Amino acid sequence: MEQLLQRIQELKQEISGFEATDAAAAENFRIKYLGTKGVVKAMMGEMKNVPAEQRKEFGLVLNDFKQFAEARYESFAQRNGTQKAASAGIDLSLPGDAIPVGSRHPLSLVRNQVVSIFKRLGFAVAEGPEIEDDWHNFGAMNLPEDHPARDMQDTFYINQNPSWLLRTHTSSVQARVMEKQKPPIRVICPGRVYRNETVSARAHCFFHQVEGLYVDENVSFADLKQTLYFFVQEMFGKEVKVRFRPSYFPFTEPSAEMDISCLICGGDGCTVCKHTGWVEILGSGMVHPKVLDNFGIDSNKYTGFAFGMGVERITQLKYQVNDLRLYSQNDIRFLKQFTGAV
Ligand code: 2NL
Repeated sequence: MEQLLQRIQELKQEISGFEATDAAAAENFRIKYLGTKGVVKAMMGEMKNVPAEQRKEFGLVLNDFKQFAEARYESFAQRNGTQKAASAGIDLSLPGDAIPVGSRHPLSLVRNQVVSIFKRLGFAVAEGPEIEDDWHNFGAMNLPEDHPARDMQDTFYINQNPSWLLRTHTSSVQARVMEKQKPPIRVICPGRVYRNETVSARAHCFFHQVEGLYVDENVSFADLKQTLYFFVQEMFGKEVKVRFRPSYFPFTEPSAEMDISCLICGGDGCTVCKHTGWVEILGSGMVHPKVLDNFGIDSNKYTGFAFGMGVERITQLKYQVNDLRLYSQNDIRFLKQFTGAV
């Protein structure tokens, strides 16, 4: 044991004195001391000659010796690397090139914000396919066969199979939820939808929606109003005022559109609110009994409310974007102007 410790001490001195000014010398060091037939391995092989009661102590010394040799080798490798870079005219101390970080798309920012508000109220997120069948998009939603929305003029049908279409609203997702799940149902469905429109500043062939559905016993129109009122206050601030106007959708009865006081002029009148002081932000209503019955949900026992809003519309109000085409042109000068937490 004493002899071995002595030997390790000598080897340490030898290693300290070893210089490697190029890669070949460093490699020689590695082979001699750290290789499979090297000195460190050989010393480890001596373990079996050490009396059992001294093995633990010797093990610690060996470990320290191994780390010592490895650290020496690392220092050669590092220095040689730096020297090589210097001789090639590279300054390793220069700061790196910054990689530009992107920013979230304004529609994603707003969609995430909408979704997170409803999540706090206990709504779960549901998603579904963009290519749908007639039943989930129209039939189940109580749109009659001859409804104009079903017209080729308004809906994109798939050429290869005209019984498929691009969903025109995310109601089809809620249809799929009601198919699988029984009340209580509380879902929020964000997604892209398609309509056959000529693209202009005010219309686009695709846009984004968030729809919500709440079905349970004793769900009332008062619940609808309070839920949506809470939503706009969280989204636009506590000062915002709301009003509901009677409306019509085939899938809800009664139906109502919700306006908020104009955020641009505060209700005094401007071009955004067309001098009315109010802007429409969503459609809503009590789920039509036929829609519930279509999914075997007993409309005598259960009621529900539903709503749908365009993400582009909310984004326009929040950020004063006045041309819908900007959202899909991927112009970096447009996209980098939006920042947000979500
Ligand atoms: C709008 C209006 C609305 C719904 C969407 C809905 C969904 C189911 C049942 C009943 Cl599963 N209704 N959705 C209801 C009322 C209005 O959207 O203007 N969207 C942009």
